[in-house]
Order: sequence, then structure tokens, then C-alpha cells
Amino acid sequence: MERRQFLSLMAAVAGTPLVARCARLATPSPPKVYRSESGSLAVALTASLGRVSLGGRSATLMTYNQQIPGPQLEVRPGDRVQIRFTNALDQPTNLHYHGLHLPPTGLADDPFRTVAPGETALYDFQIPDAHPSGFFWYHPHFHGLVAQQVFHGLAGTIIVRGDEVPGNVDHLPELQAAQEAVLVLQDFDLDRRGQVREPMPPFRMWGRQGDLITVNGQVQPRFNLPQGGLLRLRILNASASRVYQLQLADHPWWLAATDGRSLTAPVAQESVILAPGERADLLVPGDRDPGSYALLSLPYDRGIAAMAGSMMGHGSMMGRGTVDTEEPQTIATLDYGGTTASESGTSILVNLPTALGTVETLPEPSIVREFVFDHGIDPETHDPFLINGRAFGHHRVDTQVQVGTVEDWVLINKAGMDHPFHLHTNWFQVISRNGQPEPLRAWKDVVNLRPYETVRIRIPFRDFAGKTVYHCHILDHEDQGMMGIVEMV
Ligand SMILES: [Cu+2]
Repeated sequence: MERRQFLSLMAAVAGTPLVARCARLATPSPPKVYRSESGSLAVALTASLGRVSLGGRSATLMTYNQQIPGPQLEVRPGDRVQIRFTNALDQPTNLHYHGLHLPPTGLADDPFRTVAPGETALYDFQIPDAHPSGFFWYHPHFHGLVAQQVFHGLAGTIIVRGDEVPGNVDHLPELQAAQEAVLVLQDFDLDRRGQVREPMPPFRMWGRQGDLITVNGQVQPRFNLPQGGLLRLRILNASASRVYQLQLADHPWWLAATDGRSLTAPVAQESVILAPGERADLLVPGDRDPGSYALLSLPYDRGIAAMAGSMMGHGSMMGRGTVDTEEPQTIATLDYGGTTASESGTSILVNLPTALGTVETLPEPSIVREFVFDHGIDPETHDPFLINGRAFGHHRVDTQVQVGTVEDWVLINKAGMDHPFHLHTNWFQVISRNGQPEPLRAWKDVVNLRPYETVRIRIPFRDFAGKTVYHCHILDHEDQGMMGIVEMV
């Protein structure tokens, strides 16, 4: 690529979003919620391409039921879920239930399934009786088209609300009294006609990213923070590639759950980094001076600047205009006011719970495996993103594990870019990063590997046999090879 083209490309990445400046500040309309009743949830979802309203303008996006984000599904452990899923796109797709502990087989969470254009398919599964409560999501997982489909808007949330069992927190009185807000973060790269731009070749390598950041399909929505009360923010990064570094300006917040699963106690945070696929529950006590507080997206460099520099042989030209020199931007605002604890007649109490759920300590692993994430060329597929020297092969089992055992996986990033690792079906805990023990014991289903970082995770393989996948959640990387198959036997 010529230098001129490259510079304009970089400028396009870094440009202040015009829409964000012009759009009227919208009050968020939460996504439509489908709740299970009497132990069952039956819904129809249709994926289609069409004109929808996005942040006060019109855009041609892929949606579930013509909504950005798609409908929110709320279920309880033990529920039967039946989704009549129609693919009205002109390309194959499917559904993945990210973070749910479901069989990877049958009509449940099979990432190898194809739902052809025009086809209506049934997903039919039971949420396990012992499933923890939490915040999860669904999105397409048809290899080769995942980045394109997610970047066009396909994503929806799933909330599991459980009873009082260890690990669950929904029953805690403080959280019962809290106001809950779900925030789905997506980014878009739209042209003047509201069409999603096809990424230039380098962006397919880096991971496609847009400068229009939306929260629940809106630009800079406002949320109510009850004075004297507690706000429970449940934030999902549903972007294809963008990593968010979030900060609540001049206001404390406390991390209460990672990837939807409760911590043992709230942890005060400065900023929260969410790689694609990651979630965070944050508790915001309304104990500051009434006013408005900005939720900021801070600049974050996931290794693109260095990568671009080495690619172009012009390391020094990457001054202004790279993604890592973006300005902080307000993506939502929290306003004190509205219904307060005092107005509703109850006592004013800022109750931050001191303890949350339990997070079990896992036994020592029976097997330790290494996975090397790097860039190169696969000898067969010629894909450039590799795990242990190989790009994804549809018919190759890369790793076989025994159900009922615990393994440690050592994830070694030998490349200069972030590669957020995601495992389907089973959760894990991070044990160490670069040899340093992880201070927080927490459940995860995505862990970001920083450039040249080694992360050790511990995985209990539970309940379900069958084949599923692990992959980089920069979805362009996944589509271009950075995925492997694990068979649980
Ligand atoms: Cu990656």
C-alpha cells in the first residue's frame, strides 16, 4: 500500500466520530427481553440484513429481529430453551451461546453447525440445573464469516438468574435493590450511505475496527444512577476486534463479576479493560455529589501501531493518526436522579455488598499443555494466524481431553499483537501471567494475551463430551486460522 493511502487509512481510524458530535443525546431504549416462564423459553430469532436506526441515523446492518443489539434472553437454571432460528441472510451463519455451559453437540452449542441462507433451524437445549447465574451472550460462529457478521451488528445478551446457591449473587439484598443496566458495546465503520465498509487488507490482519462506538445501538446514551442507591452495570464487549479500556470519570466503581461470573467480593477499579467477548459487572454506588459522570473509552493499543510500523518499514511515521493515539471519548453518561431510594419511601442506603459469591479453588491439573499463538503461513491453508504452528483445520482434532479432569493450558503469545483467547463450553481460571500468580481468583471464558505474554489457565472439563473450539476472539484472526478443535471424551 502506498504511503498516502496508508495515512488516509490511519486517519480514518483515528478520526473523531462525526456522528457522535452531531447526534442528539438519546435516552436508551433497552433491548427487547424474552424471559422464560414455567421452565421454558421459546423464541423466534431471525438474522437479516436491512436498514435500522443506529445512533440516530440509518444504517444497513445485520440484526437479530431487526434490533441492535438483538433481543435479550433471560433464563433460569433447568429451563428448556427452544430457539427457532431463521437465516434470512444471503450467507451461512449459526448461533453460539458464548459463556453458557452447554453440550457442544446436538441442537445445543455446536460451533460446526451450518444454517444455510433461507433455512429455519431449531436450537433446543436445557440450561443445566447447576448452571451458575451470570451474564452471557449469543453471536454467529460460522468460520470464515464471523468477523463480518459480528461487525455488521449480530449480537445479543443472555442472562441466567439463579437461586441462592454458592457462586450466585442475584439473591443478595443489595443486588436485589440495585438498578441493573445492560450495556452492549459495539463499534461500526459506516460510509455516508450508512453501509458498513469492507475493511482494507491490513485491517483484516489487525482486526476490523470502526470509529463509531455505540452502547445498546445508541450514541452516548444516558443511564440513571440512583442517588443513595446502587447501579449494577453489566457490560459486554460485542465488537469484532476493538478492545475497550473503560473508566467512569471522577466516580468510583467496583468490579463484581468477570465474564458474567461473580467474584468473591467487589474490587475497586480505576479502569476496566474488555477484549472482544469479555464482560464485566460493575457496581456503582450513588454516593457522590449529584451530577453527570462520563463513561469513557480510553485509548488502547493492541499492538497495531508497532505492527503497522514494521509492516510499512516506517516505525517513526506512526505518530498522530494511529489507533493508540485516539482521544478518550464519552460513550455513555450516568446521571444522578430519577427514582431514588428516598422517593420510593425506603431508607437511603448505599449498600455495596461486602461479600459476593464463592469461587472454588481448583485441584492441581493432571495434564499441562502449551499453546503458542503466532503469525506465519499455514503450509496447507496458507492462513496467517496460527496456534502451535497450524491454522484451523475443520477435520483435525488438535487436543483431546478427558471429561472430569482438570488441565492447565499455558498460552504463549509469540506475536506483537493482543490475542484474546476464548474456550467454548467450559470456564477456566487464570493462574499466572508471565509467571506472576494472578491475584484475583475468578472464572473467565476469555483471557487477553498481551504481546509476548504467557498466561497459564486452569480448566475443569465438566459434564459434556464432544468436539468444540478454542480461538482468538479478534474475529478476523479466528476467521484466518487462529482456532483449534478440542475433543472432550
Ligand atoms: Cu488474535
